[in-house]
Amino acid sequence: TLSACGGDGASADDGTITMGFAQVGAESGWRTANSASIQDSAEEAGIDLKFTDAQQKQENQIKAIRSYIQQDVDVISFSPVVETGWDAVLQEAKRAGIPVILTDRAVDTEDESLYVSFLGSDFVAEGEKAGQWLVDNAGDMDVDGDGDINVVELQGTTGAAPAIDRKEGFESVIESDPTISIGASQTGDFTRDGGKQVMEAFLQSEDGIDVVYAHNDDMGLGAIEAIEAAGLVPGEDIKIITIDAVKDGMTALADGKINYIVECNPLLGPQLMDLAQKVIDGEEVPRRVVTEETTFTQEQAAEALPTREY
Ligand code: GYE
Repeated sequence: TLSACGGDGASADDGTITMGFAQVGAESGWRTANSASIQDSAEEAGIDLKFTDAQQKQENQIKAIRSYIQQDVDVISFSPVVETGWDAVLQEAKRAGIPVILTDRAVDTEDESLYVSFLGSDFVAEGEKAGQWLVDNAGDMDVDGDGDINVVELQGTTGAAPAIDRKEGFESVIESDPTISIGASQTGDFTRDGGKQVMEAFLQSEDGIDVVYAHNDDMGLGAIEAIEAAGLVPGEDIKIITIDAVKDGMTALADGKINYIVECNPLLGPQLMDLAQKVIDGEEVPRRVVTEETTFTQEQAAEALPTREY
């Protein structure tokens, strides 16, 4: 009785759209803002949202998606914790006639028919912006004055699109400056605690760290704790570049503890609900929707903070 591509169960009675959303977890300030945005916008759009938190585990996300298929929701959306390993469960959704919209993170698949649209940031561009700022400010970045800029990198969750792409984008730009190199690189799982622990280890193992490049604010904030505990001044003795621009990150930037932040917008809820409605109505939607984003220096952070939403 309903449109060809919507599920046929949950919305059959009163026209209410049911969405199953499998969230990555609650690992960062970005994720908290993202979850709130999705929940608030579903309510505003009158969409019945089933929401699960996978605690950064792919098997939990797959379980959640299977349960949404079983409940015959109208549309499934999720932010894949890692890029690979989704084909089987997405085939099941396809067989059940339930459209899938990816948000935030992409999947790596050969079969384009497994999802209708992907809404999220360009993570390679974010890494490039971080690298470009470092290259442009290289004159101030050789903190220990040994002629080389030694960067340590705090990577996001291993296998996650933003970790892979932010590394790639950054590396492709710093290549142009032979004085810049990445001396050590390890995952901090996008968490504050992870960033702190990895930075503690780097401070022991690495000589002459000039710059920290953290794939998100939370790991950068953890690194700040480790740097301060070692008796050094973050933002001065060690320069810090991060990605996200959530409130705690922006506050540290305005306070001079972080030197530069590349923005990644978590407020994907309104656009997601819009896409879902269109898909259910049988309208054409773009395969890829890229979020618009900016960057912040310390001065710009101080200016933006009072009106920042998250
Ligand atoms: O940058 C990080 C979060 O996928 C863009 O995941 C997201 C990233 C975000 O944990 O803070």
